[in-house]
Amino acid sequence: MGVVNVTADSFSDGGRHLAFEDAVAHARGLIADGADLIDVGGESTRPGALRVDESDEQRRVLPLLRALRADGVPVSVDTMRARVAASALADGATVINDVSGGLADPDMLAVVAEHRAPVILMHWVSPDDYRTGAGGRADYGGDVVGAVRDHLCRRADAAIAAGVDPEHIVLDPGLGFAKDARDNWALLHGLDQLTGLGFPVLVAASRKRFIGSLLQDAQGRVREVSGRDAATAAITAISAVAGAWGVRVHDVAPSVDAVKVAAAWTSGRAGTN
Ligand code: PMM
Repeated sequence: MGVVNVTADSFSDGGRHLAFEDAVAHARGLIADGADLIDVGGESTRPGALRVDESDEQRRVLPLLRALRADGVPVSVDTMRARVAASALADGATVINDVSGGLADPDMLAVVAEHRAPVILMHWVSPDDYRTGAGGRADYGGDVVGAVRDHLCRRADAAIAAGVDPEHIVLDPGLGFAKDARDNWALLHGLDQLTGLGFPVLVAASRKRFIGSLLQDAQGRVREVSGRDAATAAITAISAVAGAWGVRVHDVAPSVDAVKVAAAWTSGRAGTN
């Protein structure tokens, strides 16, 4: 899944794709690099980000969605708003990616069910933890993997109760959302506990801060965002070996290679030649 954030303030690519033509060209480049799905978001989820108006979110997301669907590109729409999801699904969105796992908008799961659409349900604690930047890390009672797994099970149950087809549910541990580096690595280490639930799992580590801290230099300076793509691809390989369904990344080409490496390693055979 290649990311196109049509936002002014996303931490890794904010402001770069606000112009419609730039966003379309960027998405086409990601498809040419081998992305199977483009994730379009009109609202940043980074700590401290302010919410955009619903109408602004629609204005950012829908024209890009329509242009990509006209090219036959599968598109997921990253939104927490049921009305944005409904418009996106009416305009041909392939998947709804809700970082709140259906918690931010009480109508979201019903909208997804009504459209018989696939949905990505991410582990999310509360808007305050993330948006104000005040909450920071949540308390997981010493077992972040178990806490995230149980939460995601409850979100899947809620989606099924709202009429979402179980085959249409993808789970996501929400790396970096109210989690510190230790939590994120514990979740990546314990990914099999999430894939073991029987739902496809999406891993979205790309360029996140915990990668920057892992790669800090001798002076303790965190690696800048532009220097995090090789490590992101390494996480893609690990995630693929652990049975993830997909990865959400900004730089697609290295992750496509990483998936090929993981497939060859997993089978013990080269895919081609
Ligand atoms: N992270 C961000 C945005 N959308 N969607 C899912 N499903 N999972 C995530 O972890 C996730 C997401 C924030 O990162 P960005 O600013 O690079 O988009």
